[in-house]
Amino acid sequence: MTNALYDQFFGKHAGKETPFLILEDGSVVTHAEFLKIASQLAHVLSAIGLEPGDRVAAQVQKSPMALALYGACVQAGIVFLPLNTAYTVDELSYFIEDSGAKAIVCDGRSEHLLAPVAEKLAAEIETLNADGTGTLTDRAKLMPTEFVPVERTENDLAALLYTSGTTGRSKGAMLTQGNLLSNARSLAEQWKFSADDVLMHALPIFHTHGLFVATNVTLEAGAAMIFLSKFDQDAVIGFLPKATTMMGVPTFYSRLLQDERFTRNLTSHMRLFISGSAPLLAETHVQFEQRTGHRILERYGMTETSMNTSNPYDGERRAGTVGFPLPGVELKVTDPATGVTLSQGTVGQLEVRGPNVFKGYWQMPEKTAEELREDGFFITGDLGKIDEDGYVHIVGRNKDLIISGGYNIYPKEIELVLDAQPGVRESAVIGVPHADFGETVVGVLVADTKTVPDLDAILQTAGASLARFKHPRKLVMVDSLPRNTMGKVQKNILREQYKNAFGPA
Ligand code: MCA
Ligand code: AMP
Repeated sequence: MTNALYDQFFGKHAGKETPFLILEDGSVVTHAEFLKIASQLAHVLSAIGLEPGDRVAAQVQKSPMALALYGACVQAGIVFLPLNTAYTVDELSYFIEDSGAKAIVCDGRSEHLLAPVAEKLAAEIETLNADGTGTLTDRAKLMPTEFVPVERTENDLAALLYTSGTTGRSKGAMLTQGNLLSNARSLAEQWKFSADDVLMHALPIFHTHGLFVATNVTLEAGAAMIFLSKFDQDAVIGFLPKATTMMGVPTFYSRLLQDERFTRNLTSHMRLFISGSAPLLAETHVQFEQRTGHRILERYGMTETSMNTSNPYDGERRAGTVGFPLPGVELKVTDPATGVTLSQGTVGQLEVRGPNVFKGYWQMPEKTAEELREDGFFITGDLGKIDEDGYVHIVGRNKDLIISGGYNIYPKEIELVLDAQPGVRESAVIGVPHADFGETVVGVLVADTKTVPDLDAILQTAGASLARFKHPRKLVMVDSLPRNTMGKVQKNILREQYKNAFGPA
């Protein structure tokens, strides 16, 4: 039987009584205990009739059980589909239906909301609450603690992660066992993770960063994680003396820098701080070094590709860059219009190829063909260049995307909601600089001639269908939107106009 992902991340830890998860209440889940829980959950997935290749959609709070569900899917050959806990029922329904999930795992409080979706798909629904209780746990407790892993090849799907589309519907990125394995192995080696490491884990576990980068690297190394339910500054500072490494989005580091308890002394024992998911301001990098003596290691990735580049562990970690392509990952800068490779130092679109690159978008062959070339290069939509020393710089995006506190927000999705509101003729949604979140959302509205829009009512209605982190933090009215000769809204002009909406940029 082969199931390389199971063998590498889970099976090899059988019987290992060293800590894997260190929880906020001080309790510990060992590697061996974690594997047993995951095995029990794998039995539940089989018992409810799931077959290898079926999808399990999970919208659950971060907990050891929630993480073990990922492990269970790996063992049972099930495709894991984690969902942001902030998603509304409208948002969830699309992901669940599009994936054709055979089972839904949700918090007990949302069971009644998701029951109609489950019914429509004839999917099983199980509950898992933040404290680890729920029907899933009740069933798991009755199951054996060993599970014979299902055979899987490296080309088989391990996970489906949805990324929003710039123009249309969200797309499910199909990640294979091989994608996850190769990336975690490479990162653990690059960043020198060992069984002695203790990672500060304050990220959510429904995205690549917290789930695959942080967790898989820890599993690969047989290390431990301080598993906080969310980024809580007091908890991070309180537990930091027990950690050796930390991974975070730039907001984590800018928030820590504002806290006077975050000192050189507090961090002197730390081995490594890693940042990603959004640009780390060179200013934050510099301030961090001045305060702590540590140079943050910045890396660059995407849901579709996991990690592509990383600053070096031993060499110079250059502020404002994302370092070098990881071993086995090819990265080139091309002309967005022709696809021709540009010379070193010239800005163009970044394309990547390697074992990390996903298999395509779930049931969207046309979208896949648009972004994933036949020769295996994936068009990232990021704009960048490679400098004379080989460091990759990301200078912008060739896609209409806002990244707020590490979460991706696609303006089109919000514009569709705003356009449908009474009194609104049209809208443009832009990202503007924000000290805490890096960027935040501003909605620019043009009123209908007949009715004057009620901005408060618009925000309230938008809130019913869009996750809170996507909500415009400001709505402004204008007479008309700036357009180019082709009629396209010139968002660069709007971004310039509102760049100081939340304080000087
Ligand atoms: C929470 N809120 C947000 C965000 N998070 N609004 C905008 N952007 C956000 N990121 C809302 C809350 O609902 C709340 O709304 C209000 O903002 C303030 O909440 P606050 O308590 O300050 O926020 P928080 O709970 O502390 O969360 C901020 C956070 C969190 C810690 C930065 O967003 C976070 O953990 N982000 C990490 C995201 C991540 O892991 N991304 C990786 C994607 P109200 O109070 O009004 O109700 S994977 C990826 O990008 C690729 C692959 C990669 O390279 O890694
Ligand atoms: P996601 O769709 O959530 O996987 O987000 C991926 C996007 O996040 C990339 O295409 C980049 O635009 C952005 N990103 C990730 N890491 C970095 C970084 N270190 N610097 C700048 N942008 C980043």
